[in-house]
Amino acid sequence: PALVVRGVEVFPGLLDPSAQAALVAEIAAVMAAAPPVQPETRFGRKMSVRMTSAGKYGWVSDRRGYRYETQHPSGVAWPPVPAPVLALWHRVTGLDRAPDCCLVNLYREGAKMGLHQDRDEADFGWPIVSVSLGDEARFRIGGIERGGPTDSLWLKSGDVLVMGGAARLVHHGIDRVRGGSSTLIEGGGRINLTLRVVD
Ligand code: MD5
Ligand code: FE
Repeated sequence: PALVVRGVEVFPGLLDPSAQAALVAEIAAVMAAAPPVQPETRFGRKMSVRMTSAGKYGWVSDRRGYRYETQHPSGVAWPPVPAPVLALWHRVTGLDRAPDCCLVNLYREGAKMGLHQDRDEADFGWPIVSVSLGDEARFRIGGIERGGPTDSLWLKSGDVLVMGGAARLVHHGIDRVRGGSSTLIEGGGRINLTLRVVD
């Protein structure tokens, strides 16, 4: 990686514009089969990010809480993880094992994601890979404990992050998205792919 921030490996510009466009086309097909939804939290508040998934499991949230499910809320199975996304996972992790879930986060104007940890997976020994496409976003990274100091960095389209080892459980979030900073995504905004081994 060109940069390591609080243990998170950052590969700036790993995907060139044509690789980015190819991924966006694959994700458009995923979103056509499994339309993004604005999940509700267990407290009945709608999240600002729209979400869908590909793979064996998708991450969902509603009034019953958040969890992994084998079906989209509509009842259809999640579409398969696109081959170029799997290839990217294997390239940056060096693992033989494939991810179970490709969460697709769609950030339209004004969407953000509060600081949180990813802890719905069975084994935190597996890394998480995150791919940024479209508008730039300010990513915030803290520590494993709540409430400590944080750092932030701007993620650009084509940047890839790998969170493994001690960084797997750090707090992180998206403060804001710089609308209009990219024309990659139809209708504007940012797409983040988060690849995880679930069970
Ligand atoms: C995003 N998504 O840009 C972020 C990027 C999520 C989520 O956080 O849960 O959908 S994934 C970044 C991530 C995941 C796990 C650990 C760390 C970052 N980290 O240690 O910094 O939509
Ligand atoms: Fe997260």
